[in-house]
Amino acid sequence: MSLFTPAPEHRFTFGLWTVGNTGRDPFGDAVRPAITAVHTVRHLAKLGAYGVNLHDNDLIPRDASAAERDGIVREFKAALDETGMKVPMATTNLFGDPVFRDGAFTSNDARVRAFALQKTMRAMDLGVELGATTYVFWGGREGVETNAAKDPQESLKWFRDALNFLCEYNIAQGYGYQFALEPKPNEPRGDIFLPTIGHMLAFVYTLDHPDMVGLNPEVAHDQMAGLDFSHGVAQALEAGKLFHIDLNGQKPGRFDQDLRFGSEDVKGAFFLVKLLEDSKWDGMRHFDSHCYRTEDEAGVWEFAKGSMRTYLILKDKVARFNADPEIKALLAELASRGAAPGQRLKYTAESAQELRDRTFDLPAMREKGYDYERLDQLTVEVLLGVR
Ligand code: DIG
Ligand code: MN
Ligand code: MN
Repeated sequence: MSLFTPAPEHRFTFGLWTVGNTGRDPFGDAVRPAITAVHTVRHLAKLGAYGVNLHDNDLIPRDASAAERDGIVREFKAALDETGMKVPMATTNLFGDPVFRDGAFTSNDARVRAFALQKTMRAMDLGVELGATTYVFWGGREGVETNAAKDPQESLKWFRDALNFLCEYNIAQGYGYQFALEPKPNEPRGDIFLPTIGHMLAFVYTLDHPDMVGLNPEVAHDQMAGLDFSHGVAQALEAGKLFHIDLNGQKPGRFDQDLRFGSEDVKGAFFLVKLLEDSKWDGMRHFDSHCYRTEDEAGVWEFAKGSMRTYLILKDKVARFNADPEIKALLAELASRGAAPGQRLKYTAESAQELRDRTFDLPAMREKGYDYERLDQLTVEVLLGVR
């Protein structure tokens, strides 16, 4: 078994909708037949994945009867038991049904807001039945094309009402979910509310149960907003709010491509893996992405294998970076200047007085550089495989 062979210990998970993507896009029909949930579980297990995640309707058709629902769940659970695959995360499809065309929790139609709550409670029930402990909320339709349509303050209040209500449901049912909110700046709505990690983090602290709620950031979504994804993830992590993550690839300035992880912006993917691995984050390495529309089913599984393999290759690059003598020496120099993690600054009358009285050798401080060119060149050489 090579260093880059995925195994359940790596905690790779895929949404059913990812390998199940049939290639339909706004300009063309499906190019691949749908892959069943049971086939997905069995094939991903063979490839070394840890589990699958799902929206309610990835497994249960919208018009399924209670008996049909129970039969589908029974068959799916049998495949999970047979393979040992887990379902760490569940979520609700609050964007596919035309009823949600003006949003779900922030629709101007109060009946739609109520239906979205009912649908989410039922989907939370399903997730618990499958063993999920994280519940994701992606507000793909929570937004506008024209600001004439909606009061942005009232929309935030509606969204907060829904989440507070569902936090109470989570408590009342004893489900023990962690809620993970997923930001995205636009698409499918012209503008989506709470568009980035920063917006979403600030919103979490306005909720009745902020401890129950964190984030599910996605690579492509913050990159669509022109942001450095690993900086946003670091802020969520530092706040103890990185409850889940959606890994994929994205070219700047384009629609949400949900490309294979690491297939674009290798350096960005490297620093994300470095952040997750160096911090020993124990969350799921979840891929929310899909293969190119050009592919057949064989290409779907190449996509899945490549996603996990690239993560493991980058994890090895992180180890090489951390062990590289020249890189270590440059980082040690920076640490000696004060870059090392250390004591937090605390105000006391004494420390303030000491700071006021301190003298600085400003000419010397102005003169010395930081060797970042050398440090980044070494980083690039690690990534290019020559170190
Ligand atoms: C899209 O980025 C969203 C939906 O696929 C889903 O609700 C969520 C789960 O990761 N990501
Ligand atoms: Mn996406
Ligand atoms: Mn996502």
